[in-house]
Amino acid sequence: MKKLLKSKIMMLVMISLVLFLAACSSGSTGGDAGSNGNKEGEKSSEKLVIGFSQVGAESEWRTANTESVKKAITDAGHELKFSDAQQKQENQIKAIRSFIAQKVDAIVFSPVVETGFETVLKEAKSAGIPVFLADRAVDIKDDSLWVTFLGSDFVEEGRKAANWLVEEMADEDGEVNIVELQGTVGSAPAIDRKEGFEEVMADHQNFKIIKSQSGDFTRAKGKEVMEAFLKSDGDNIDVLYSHNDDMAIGAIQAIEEYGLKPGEDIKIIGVDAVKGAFEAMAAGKMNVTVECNPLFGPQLVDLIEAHISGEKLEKRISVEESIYTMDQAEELLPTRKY
Ligand code: GYE
Repeated sequence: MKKLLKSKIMMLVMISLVLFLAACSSGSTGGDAGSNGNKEGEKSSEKLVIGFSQVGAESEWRTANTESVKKAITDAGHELKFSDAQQKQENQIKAIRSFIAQKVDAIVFSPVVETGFETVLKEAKSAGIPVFLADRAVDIKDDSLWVTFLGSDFVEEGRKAANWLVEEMADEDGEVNIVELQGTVGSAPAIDRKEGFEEVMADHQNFKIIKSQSGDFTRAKGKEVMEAFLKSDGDNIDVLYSHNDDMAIGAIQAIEEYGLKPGEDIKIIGVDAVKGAFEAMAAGKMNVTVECNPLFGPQLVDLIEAHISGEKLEKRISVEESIYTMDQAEELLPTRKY
């Protein structure tokens, strides 16, 4: 009996001692608990240095995307290192190498083209720096070279554009002649938007792509290439399928200067759903735009923080999107955020 009491007392003494020591140690770090008081696996409030290698400033979409990603990074209290590649691959490779040399905590990368980045991504991996592909994918087998790819389904966007056209011209028995303005040669959205569109068209033999050329996703190039299309095929063109709205807007100018009515004589299909497209649609000059949402900055930062705190992410994360037509343009224009 006595023995039992003794051991109970010993036990109580030990528990009090443990509690006392625990209180002391938390007291000693209490002063800076806000900055590094997180336990392992709870690092979301850690300040990160994030390098962002952006494609360029070629379109309204891109400007909105840059803004969204930059703001989300800094709003979350992280430090941003930004580099604009001016649509040149060599600039992106240099930027990524410089982020590695600066030992950033994470790299966000929108690859201008799909191939040719393997070596530099291996360098990032050897340095232990996680890479997040944003907006555009790379064509590399080894998917351990990036954490996740957050972006739109460009093949699906191409299918949406084609499905709209097939339905719109369902009563047309004769040939429908389409000209196509492709995005940057070798870029994921140009390759995939072409593929999705052609996939649907394969079942509709009277729809023909009579000309297809790159306008590099810019208004100026879109206008220039459309001028050439009009010169060679003029009144034969029924439809323009443009891989983004900016090139479509440039082409609209070329069509007007040529003396035809965009939206009527030539149906205009764009991709992105930027404000400029809504304005053109509200003016009756453009028929439809397939949405590609650039405002994924906050979602991206959440993913980076989740990865840093040890969460396992899916390799592919999609952005949800819709399509918009001419008759919705006036009503929706004031609500558009990009
Ligand atoms: O559609 C185009 C931009 O990669 C989704 O790039 C992006 C594309 C976008 O220049 O306007």
